[in-house]
Amino acid sequence: MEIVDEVAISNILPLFGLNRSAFQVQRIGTGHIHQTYQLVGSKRFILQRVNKSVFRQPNVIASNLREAHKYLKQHFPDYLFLRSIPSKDGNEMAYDANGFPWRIFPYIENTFTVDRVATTEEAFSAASEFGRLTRYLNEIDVSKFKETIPQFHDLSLRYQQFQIALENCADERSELANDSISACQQARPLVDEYNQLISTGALRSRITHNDTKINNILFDSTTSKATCVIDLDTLMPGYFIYDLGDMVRTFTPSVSEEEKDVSIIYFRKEMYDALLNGYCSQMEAVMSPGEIQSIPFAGKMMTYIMALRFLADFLRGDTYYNTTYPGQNLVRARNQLALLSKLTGF
Ligand code: GN1
Ligand code: MG
Repeated sequence: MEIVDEVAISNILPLFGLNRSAFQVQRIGTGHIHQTYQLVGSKRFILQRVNKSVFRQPNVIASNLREAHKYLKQHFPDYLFLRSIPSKDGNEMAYDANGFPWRIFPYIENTFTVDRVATTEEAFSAASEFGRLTRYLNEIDVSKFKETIPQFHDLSLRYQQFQIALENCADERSELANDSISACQQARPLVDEYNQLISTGALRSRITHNDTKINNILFDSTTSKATCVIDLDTLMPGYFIYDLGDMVRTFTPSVSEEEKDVSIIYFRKEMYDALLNGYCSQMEAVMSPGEIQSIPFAGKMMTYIMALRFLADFLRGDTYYNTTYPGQNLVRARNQLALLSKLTGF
């Protein structure tokens, strides 16, 4: 993958006290939103250009993370909470000439990430790590946090956005996506189920990670155990089903969300059991009866929301997620719908 913004990188690094000539810069291609690079020199760092059309108020990310960090440092001082390295003038991010925020993270040596869970031990360990973060933040004052993306996991809103995208899309796109459009429409009862669940107040607002996919865990290369949670941009008020559901969505399928061949997608019950055990091993003490009851709904809801989001983006002409080939968002939507059919029977 090419380096998109060489000039900006050369200008940004000195703002963090780093010299461009001291590093090789390699693009890392898995994230769907930001541009991410690894800086390789005598020390390694992760450099990231934040997507400012997705995160319209980058300062909200920074202030949420400050709140969480302050609290965790006080109550759980040994917890590894991965924060960006401050710029020379003490800010979490530095801005380039085009108004893009950039930040730098420490590179955690001896770790790896995975796009597909290989063992039940991995599933258990990763889910425990996500659970630990939510449990540690169980008593934090939620009102101190703001949403970094408004109504991010509101299924009802995401369905509406899909409908609007469908009404406004080019004919050729809707024709190509015909099968997925019908599947998304057929699964609509999940929206009613979601609205019902939220309106009863059965789920309390708590601080959730909101992007608990498997590749947001760093595993220790020696022990293969989860070391820490990464990608905290959406650490904000949310519901229990969001984090649990995104784990079900990404830990249980036999293949990653990029797989084109939907015939090889199946649901791995053993991974589901392992992740649920791992998550509950941390969350048990703080889960409400409503949250416990919502467990079977979580995976369906989050798989469906991703199908809607990927499909809407395809219909809009691929404006949101990074893609590397035409039709990739449609592939992702079909992949999610195949998984959804295994989870729900729709
Ligand atoms: C995006 O950029 P990344 O890969 O961390 C998206 C998540 C999706 C995910 C699907 C801000 O996350 O909501 O679950 O892609 N993040 C945003 O892989 O939209
Ligand atoms: Mg993310």
